[in-house]
Amino acid sequence: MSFTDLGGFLRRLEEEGELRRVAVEADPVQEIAEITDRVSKSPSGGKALLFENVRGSAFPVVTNMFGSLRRICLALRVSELNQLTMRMEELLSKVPYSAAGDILSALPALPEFTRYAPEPTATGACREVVETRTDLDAYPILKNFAGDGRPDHDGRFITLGLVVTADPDTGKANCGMYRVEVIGRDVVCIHWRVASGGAGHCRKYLERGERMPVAVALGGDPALIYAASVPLPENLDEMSLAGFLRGERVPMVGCVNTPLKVPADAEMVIEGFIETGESCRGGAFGNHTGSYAMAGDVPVMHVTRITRRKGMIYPATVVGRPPMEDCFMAKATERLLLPVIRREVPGVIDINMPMEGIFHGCAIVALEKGDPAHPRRLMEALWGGRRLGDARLIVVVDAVTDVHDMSLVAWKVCNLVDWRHDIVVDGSNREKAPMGRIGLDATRKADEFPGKNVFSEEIARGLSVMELVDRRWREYGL
Ligand SMILES: Cc1cc2nc3c(=O)[nH]c(=O)nc-3n(C[C@H](O)[C@H](O)[C@H](O)COP(=O)(O)O)c2cc1C
Ligand SMILES: [Mn+2]
Repeated sequence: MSFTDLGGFLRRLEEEGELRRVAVEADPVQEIAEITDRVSKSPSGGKALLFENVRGSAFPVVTNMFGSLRRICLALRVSELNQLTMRMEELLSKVPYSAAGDILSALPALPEFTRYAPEPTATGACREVVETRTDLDAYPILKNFAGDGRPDHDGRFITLGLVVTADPDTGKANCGMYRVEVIGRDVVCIHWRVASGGAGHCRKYLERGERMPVAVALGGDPALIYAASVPLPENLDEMSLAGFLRGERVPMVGCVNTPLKVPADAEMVIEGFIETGESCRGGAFGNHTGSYAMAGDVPVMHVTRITRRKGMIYPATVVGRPPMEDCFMAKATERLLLPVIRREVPGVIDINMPMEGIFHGCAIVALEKGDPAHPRRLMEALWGGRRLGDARLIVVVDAVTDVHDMSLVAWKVCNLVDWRHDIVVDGSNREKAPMGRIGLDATRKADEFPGKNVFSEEIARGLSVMELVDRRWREYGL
């Protein structure tokens, strides 16, 4: 069964045996997070969880819907994540090699991509109910960890919110996944990073001295929820990426008291304004690094309207020690952007960003090595480039190595790295890498250093023996 919204996706997951319903009452304050955490860590990511009876709220909550390879593939309409690599490769093959700047910025010029641009509609399911009261306490917004939130509030965060803003100069929209902290019945604060699309728009509104419209959408097509988490250049709109991924344009409906457009198929839309320059100190948030992220000053949004579907399902994610569902979203992005990095940094064959490295924190790179200094140049190019500047650990291995086989990678590191020569420690970028960065050259160095010819050839048996054993394998009765 195909789907275009959250409800449809969940029905599909249920058909596939990928969803469990929890009928007994569960508390949105830490209990649902703890249950989700345990299930996420069960073999192959457990199942998506639909909590049908949430304490203090009339609405069900879904968590862990992307939390396995199978489910993220279903969400993105592929049978394996490598198909994302192929689809992106095909798109990039249309971009001329002379294209300047971020290669991704060239996508909006391609008809193969713009055919998936969002499509305006007059109305949408996200409008079925216009709430008469803008009371966020009515919704099952989760608190994930004991130390989450400002001490004066109860630490509830919207974690899968699609935060829609627009550039006041161009009208161009952005949709980013930023956590939104509830600090009152109709007041939230938005934890976007300084470099995010939303924060950029906010600075422009501040310069103009105007209040800024914001809409936070929940749900919609799972490809859209995913797309809001992908780091894209400013001119590349998340809705078009979502359209490309799902193979169909995303219908967008206008908000009532702002010029913003939101996904028509969303479960819920929270509309409001950031009054010029109003901010507050945001609360802590327990995240995938295992520590609490401390927020600085974040903008305050006043909620002016809440609309939703009749049978709304509230989507949430719980991050924490891997594996959790955000790791699978990160894996999809690793596969989707691999062709981009290959184009940007010659010699890159494949990259594995292990879940434990949290998104881009660690990268194992298979390199088609040209000369002995190539691995170092590769590290510098990746650290100085757009995608992997925050990679705290880069391990370079030879092109033939399967970078996804961590036992193989560990074997190479333990046996091929000359600790005196093959390590680069870099403390130059305090912004992107406040704790420094390290690179390990775990490629084979044939005779590069005198006296080490013991390394010069990788162990192997004769080809004819390999073929013989292949041929006779069944004869051995093993
Ligand atoms: C589950 C999840 C939660 C995230 N939370 C935040 C957040 O609170 N603040 C933030 O700036 N980025 C957060 N991100 C990362 C952004 O979604 C990501 O950087 C995205 O590219 C932002 O879009 P933008 O480039 O349009 O700003 C989160 C990502 C995921 C998958
Ligand atoms: Mn963006």
